[in-house]
Amino acid sequence: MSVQPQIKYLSIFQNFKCIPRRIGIIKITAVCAAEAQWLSGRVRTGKNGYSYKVVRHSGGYYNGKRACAAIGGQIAHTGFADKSTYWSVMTDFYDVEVYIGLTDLNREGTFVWENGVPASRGFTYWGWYEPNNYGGREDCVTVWDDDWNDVPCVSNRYHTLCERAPAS
Ligand code: MAN
Ligand code: CA
Repeated sequence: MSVQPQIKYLSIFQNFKCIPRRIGIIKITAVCAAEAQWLSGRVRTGKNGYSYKVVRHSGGYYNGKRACAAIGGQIAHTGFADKSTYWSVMTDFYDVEVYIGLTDLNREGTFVWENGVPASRGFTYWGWYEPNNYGGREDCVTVWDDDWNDVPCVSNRYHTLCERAPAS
């Protein structure tokens, strides 16, 4: 089977919000289920068309990334370059502390977004005295009450904010 038809079906599902129907390809059913999960519950769409959703999980940052992928998204990063989207989205998620796709895992003190763009190149909103690499073991970043804080990547305290690009 070539890859091309699957990509076509995927964009059909994005346009029609995944109308559930049998196509006979298991992968398509999985995409459909992911779409339904993304749309259920609290989803917030920013001015730039990126949409955001919290996934609740344990086990830290890597589990958060997996949980985002499982519902057809990715850990929040790209859309945050747009400041007004950041503010409009985060006010709707104040009740939960979430990992975002920003770490200094490659080089201590240099925070880089999931897409390779250094945080220093754009909008940042670090809390007072953050990032502080508390205890020498904080390489991931959470947002709570809109402030950014570096925290341990492995922790059961935090959930994750997922993002999805606008449907094309
Ligand atoms: C405090 C601060 C933060 C740190 C957390 C860890 O809130 O020192 O910088 O990340 O504790 O729990
Ligand atoms: Ca910290």
